[in-house]
Amino acid sequence: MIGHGFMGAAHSQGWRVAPRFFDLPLEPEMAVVVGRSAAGVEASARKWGWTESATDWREVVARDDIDVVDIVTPGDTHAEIAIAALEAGKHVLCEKPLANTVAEAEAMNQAATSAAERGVRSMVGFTYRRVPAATFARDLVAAGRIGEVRQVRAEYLQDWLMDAEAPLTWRLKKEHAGSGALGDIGAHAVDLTEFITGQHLTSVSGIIETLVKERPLLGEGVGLSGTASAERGEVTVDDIALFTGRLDSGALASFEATRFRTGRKNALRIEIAGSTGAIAFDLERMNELEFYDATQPGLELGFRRILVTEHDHPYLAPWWPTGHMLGYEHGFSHQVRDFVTAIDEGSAPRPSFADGLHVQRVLDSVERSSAAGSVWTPIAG
Ligand code: SOE
Repeated sequence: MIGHGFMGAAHSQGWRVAPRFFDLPLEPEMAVVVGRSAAGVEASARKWGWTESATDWREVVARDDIDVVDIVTPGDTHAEIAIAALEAGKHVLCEKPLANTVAEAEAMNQAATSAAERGVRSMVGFTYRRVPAATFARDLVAAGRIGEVRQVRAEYLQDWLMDAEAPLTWRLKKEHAGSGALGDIGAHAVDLTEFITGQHLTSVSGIIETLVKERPLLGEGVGLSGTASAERGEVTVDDIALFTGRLDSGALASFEATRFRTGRKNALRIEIAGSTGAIAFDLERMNELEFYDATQPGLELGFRRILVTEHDHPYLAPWWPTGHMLGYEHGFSHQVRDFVTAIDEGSAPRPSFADGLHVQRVLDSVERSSAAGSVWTPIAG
């Protein structure tokens, strides 16, 4: 695993726990975790159960005893690491968004396509697809239970940047993160919309804005838990992204991605209205799915809350008795289960690098639309 911040902790939990609950066809060995600071990465290795730690990812990626490379670094390093790993014949799991630019994502997709011809697998970490209620929503839509999709409202709302004195971490710098709320959380809203509806966005019109243009530089620490120093620097990414889009069926979708929605901590919400029903999901209530069946008798109409904990669901069977909840971290175990299974079967795991490239193109079109005054902008590809 390359990187050992917040996502490193989540992925380590997935690698550690998945084989203990799921009957995996291969047994992952947590071999090496890589970071820039020898002391820091050694502490992470000990805490999360990696056998070794290292500071040079190139050396690790070249090792014969490494089969899988898991990339949990900021976006500016994804392309270089993923391409080197794929060329070295390693299966690659890469955090979202796939890259910082469309050009990088295209190069990564090309490397993944030629690696796939040699049996090497790759996947993007859009982990929320693996929340059981989200997967169940996709199954209901695919089974025609809401009829034809007519309208989607997708939003990802957080408020951790409300404080104008919160430090300038890497997520606020374009050279590291690529974009702000748009790529960090809007990418999830786009991926989940396309996953659940089984459709693609074909064009968008958007506006992005940076509300707090300067922040204190990072003092101690890194990432979301870093502290502020006395000096200040410029925020070079968006704080809010609002956009509308057209899906390939012609249905319309609206999106909001913001880290300034006071009181909303991690609300990835999606409501899909169809010709014979509707569904609504909210990550802050991740064990539930709301379902409206418009074919029911009039007096019985209404959204009903389904607790998605039944063992008929493939992700749920190995966990707890029905009615006992799952949390944020379980998605990372489901991700490991699916990735390892695909490696063993020799099948192509999703979301693929091609899926990641498509999301990157959506993000790029939103930025270009905003820069041009919110004009409708097609999505390439
Ligand atoms: C921070 O906004 C963050 O950790 C994102 O980077 C993740 O992608 C999202 O899952 C939760 O919020």
